[in-house]
Amino acid sequence: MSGVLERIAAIEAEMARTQRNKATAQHLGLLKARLAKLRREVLTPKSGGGGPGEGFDVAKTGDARIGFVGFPSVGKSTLLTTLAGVYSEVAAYEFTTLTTVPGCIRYKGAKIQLLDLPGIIEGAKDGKGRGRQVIAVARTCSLIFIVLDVLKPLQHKKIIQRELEGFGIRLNKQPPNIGFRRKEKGGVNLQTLVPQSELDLDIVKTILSEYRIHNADVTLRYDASADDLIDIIEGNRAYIPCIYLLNKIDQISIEELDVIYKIPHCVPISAHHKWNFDDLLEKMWQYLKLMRIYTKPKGQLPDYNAPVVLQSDRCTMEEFCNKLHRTILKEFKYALVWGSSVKHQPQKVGKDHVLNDEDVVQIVKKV
Ligand SMILES: Nc1nc2c(ncn2[C@@H]2O[C@H](COP(=O)(O)OP(=O)(O)OP(=O)(O)O)[C@@H](O)[C@H]2O)c(=O)[nH]1
Ligand SMILES: [Mg+2]
Repeated sequence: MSGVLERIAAIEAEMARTQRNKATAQHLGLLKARLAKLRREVLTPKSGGGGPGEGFDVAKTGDARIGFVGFPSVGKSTLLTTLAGVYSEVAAYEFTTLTTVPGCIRYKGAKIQLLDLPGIIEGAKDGKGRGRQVIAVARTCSLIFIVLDVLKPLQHKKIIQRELEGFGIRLNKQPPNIGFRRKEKGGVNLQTLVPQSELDLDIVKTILSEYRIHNADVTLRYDASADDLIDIIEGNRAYIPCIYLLNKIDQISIEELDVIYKIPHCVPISAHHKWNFDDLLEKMWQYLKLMRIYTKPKGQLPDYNAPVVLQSDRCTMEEFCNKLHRTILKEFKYALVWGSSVKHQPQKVGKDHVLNDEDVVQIVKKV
């Protein structure tokens, strides 16, 4: 393992030394690909020692899961305690929390699992401290709260972001819009739909050959970077939304607060005083992109208190039925839907219909 870490350090050093220009672009692309491959080696333990999240992961419950990631003593456990009412040990010394502590909140009818995680430190992605296990749990979350101390420089934000990225997590990003298809023969074929500032056929070939891919169709539909291409080839990236919580705002002035509010994806809070929790919950809801679907038994009013909660990328009638009960789909004939996903109120739809937030559904079964 240490040999791999040394090679990672050597490549990072070489990349830092190398000037970025047209002449070095190809070589940099190669280094980036090598780095990505080595990182994967670090993250997937060969055998024994259990899975990457061993001892840290807890059972998934509820409709969504949010993990608290941050340096030690930024107030993650305080937040879990004040937000979810679950006791997680709080103390002024670092590394108070040594394992995952789960909590649960209900918001707009959805059950949301909160995970207080141990603090991470720089170098976690390369195996320092328990960071790897922590980040492995973060990868399973539907949303990540990166908790920062407002008094510490925002540099911390950058370091944590880099740690998570080194682990294959992409924050607030969409999967790159790159077409990639391996072939049996025919060499590398590159199609660009817009002018490229970083990639050209030679660089793409160099990166692919590092993965021993010599035949493939690559389509770049936007101005893509070498890192984006590597993400697509590696194929195991987790695209997770993230909110930066700037905690302990009770320690700064209003003027400083104004500056902080301009940081994208951020909510300033005081976990200890429960300040700005309304904003936090509203933003959390917005980033989770959950859909509430109300059921309406025949001849009755819909039950608005207990929605069926679906993820926005998986909200077909079929998903809805499966979430209700796994046998319902067998008896499903059609459904009547009221709401913004249909033109007529109600409208008859099949199981492929895509639902919208706050739709009302009545299922009609086969007789
Ligand atoms: N002033 C102020 N202090 C806070 C706030 N929230 C937490 N703290 C303090 O910060 C210290 C660390 O809080 P914890 O909740 O234990 O921090 P943690 O992130 O869980 O730390 P580890 O478990 O070590 O990673 C404690 O002394 C808290 O009382 C806040 O909003 N304002
Ligand atoms: Mg803690």
